[in-house]
Amino acid sequence: MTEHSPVTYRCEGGIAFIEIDNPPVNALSAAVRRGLAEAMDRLANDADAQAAVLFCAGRTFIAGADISEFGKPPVAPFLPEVIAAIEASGKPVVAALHGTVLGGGLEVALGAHHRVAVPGTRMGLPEVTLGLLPGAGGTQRLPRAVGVTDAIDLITSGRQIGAQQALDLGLIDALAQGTDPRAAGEAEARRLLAEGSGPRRLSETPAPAVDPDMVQAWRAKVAKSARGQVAPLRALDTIVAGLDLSFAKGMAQERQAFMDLMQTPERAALIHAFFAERRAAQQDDPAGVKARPVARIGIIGGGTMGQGIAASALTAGLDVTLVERDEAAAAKATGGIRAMLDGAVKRGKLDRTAADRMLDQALRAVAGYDALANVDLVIEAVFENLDVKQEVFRTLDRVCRPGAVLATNTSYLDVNLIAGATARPQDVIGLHFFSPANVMRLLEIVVADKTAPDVTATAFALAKKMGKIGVRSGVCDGFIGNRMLLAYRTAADHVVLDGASPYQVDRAVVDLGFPMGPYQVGDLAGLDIGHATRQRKAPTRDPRERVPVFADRLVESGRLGRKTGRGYYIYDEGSPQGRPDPDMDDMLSGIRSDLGITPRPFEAEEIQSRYMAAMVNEGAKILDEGIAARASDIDVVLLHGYGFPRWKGGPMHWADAQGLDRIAADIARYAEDDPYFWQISPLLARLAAEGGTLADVNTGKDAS
Ligand code: 3H9
Repeated sequence: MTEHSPVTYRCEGGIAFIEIDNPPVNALSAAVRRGLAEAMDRLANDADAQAAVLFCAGRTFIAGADISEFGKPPVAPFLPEVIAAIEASGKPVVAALHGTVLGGGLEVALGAHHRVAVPGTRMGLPEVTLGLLPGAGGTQRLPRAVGVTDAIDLITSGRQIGAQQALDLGLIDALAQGTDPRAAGEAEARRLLAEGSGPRRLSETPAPAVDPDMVQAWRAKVAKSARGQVAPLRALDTIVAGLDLSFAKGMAQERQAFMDLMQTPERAALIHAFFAERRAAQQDDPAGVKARPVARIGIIGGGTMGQGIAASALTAGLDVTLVERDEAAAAKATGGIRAMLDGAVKRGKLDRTAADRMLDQALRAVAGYDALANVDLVIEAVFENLDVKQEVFRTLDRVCRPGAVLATNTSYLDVNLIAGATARPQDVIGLHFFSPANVMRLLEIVVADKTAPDVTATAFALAKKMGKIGVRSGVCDGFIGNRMLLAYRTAADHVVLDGASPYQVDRAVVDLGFPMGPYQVGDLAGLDIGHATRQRKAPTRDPRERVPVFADRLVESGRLGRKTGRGYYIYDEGSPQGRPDPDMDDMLSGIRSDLGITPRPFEAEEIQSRYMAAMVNEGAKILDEGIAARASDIDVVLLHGYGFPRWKGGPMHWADAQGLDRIAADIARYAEDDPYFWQISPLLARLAAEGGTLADVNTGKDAS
């Protein structure tokens, strides 16, 4: 082995132990591939070694190809060749698995002759979630190991399975008792030697028969679940086509498909999303800033949001004190939290005993703030009103111990003004959870002018502990996400005012890949929210602003959305989808004629362009103002809070991929009719003129 190789070879008692040590996740970098190839040569020539155990140091077996190498010129040896060398070994090779055995890691294991896993190991081929397909034999070896149907299921979904299921499927040969993969591998290798079992190669196993009806059914299913994406269907076709070919030809067509997908915008977008999520958590604060310890948290307000935050905090192992206005409300909140944890138990996400322990020992729901005297961090989740929130913070200032972090879950209000209600603004921060907070992973961490760096660090540590993706935002109306939402929602409203129907807008937006259009979302959230915001802003509204009169008209006639059975759509009993309202056209026509608007037809493409341009323009302003530290943070917010299609990477990535000059030209055209709304972001205009990208913008601001 070359010096400093991440792969070491040691022969002990007739067994060659081949260990990969490439932190953090033992990804298959060029050095690992080289090390593995050298180890196989050495195994072949080592007269003392009768079998080999392939295992990994650290937290996991190989978690896949090294994603950071994608898009760069490929370096030999290539993974399929390395795996072929492992499989070709004349001495049995056992892969001993632990942690998360993913992608190329599972393909390496499939190249070995036997597989043993320690309890808790998870496995999968997640390549489609990166816009790829397994490119090192996974589409050919997995069906030979587990059968065609399960292989299609696992590969086209990219989902992970646990060790027991892997054993049941025949993906692994044994489930070890102990937790040490090396020991588990050695025991399996010794057993094979004692039995006289030699190598058993999946490439030599006959391909299973394919049922065309089953394939047809899967094709329909995948086309639906992976709407708008190319990788999952290509993976399905690659699996099926390979089964009619020799193994070598099957491998060749898999390679071709992998290389094709490597070139797609979908692959670039999905890998952008992967790294953007991890980058969001990286802070630019001075080194050495340590998070304050948080074990006990307080929550004020036991509505849906407070309950969701509580359920999420309990699941993360935190002690929760929830404060409500009276005993009855506290009991109601406890009931809601119990229902959420019960749901998690039902879905297999939480153990029953653990849930009961959380409810009995870690949760306290009370009336009165005194119970918060000793908590480490409080999250206020009361009614969205500045006076109310300031009053809460004045009280917190009185009752909480010095050094406790005081957080507000406001989604629009000025965190500086809330912090100003206390004598300790350095301890105040915004923690904007998304509803339902026990499910949604996004957490906007809103850093106010005086927030101390260790309070920001505490918020990021809390996000991680709660399994959330924390994204830093500066203070502005709506922060990153809701400010963007207001912009693209407004663009949609203008299109409706000018002649499109809300149903046409929703369809166009769903065709972009969003799960719902803006009017479906409005009906779901309740139309009264937007109405109240417009009322609040009316006194200071610029006369040039175009108001969505139709939205107010719906609310004024008691149509608040799904909760009243009628909003933009009509919701018949038992039909959550809703159907278009036949009266909508008349109402819109009346409003347009009152406003002196001559309606015009809209193509889906124009609706989509306006929607996206408004989103990108607002994102560029947010970036330019330093509200977001980087474009990729904005992408993470839209991906995780607003249903932006992941395979498009987020609006900033999408804009760069389209070309900013095109978007700037669209905005200039729209501004001819409405210069007030379509004011182009100076940053966007400059980048478009210079041929720059949003991804390269470094605002030099620290997003506070
Ligand atoms: C593939 O295998 C293609 C083959 O079929 C064909 C080849 C020919 N590469 O997520 P974490 C980094 S496609 C490079 O925070 P966790 C990650 O960026 C690949 N880096 O930890 C982070 O770095 P930093 C198929 C990787 O414990 C650090 O490791 N495999 C890779 O929450 C820790 O990551 C996948 O899609 C990688 N493959 O989760 C698996 N993976 O600290 C992708 C991670 O500098 N990975 N890093 O920010 C995962 O799903 C999770 O990272 C994992 C750990 C579950 C492994």
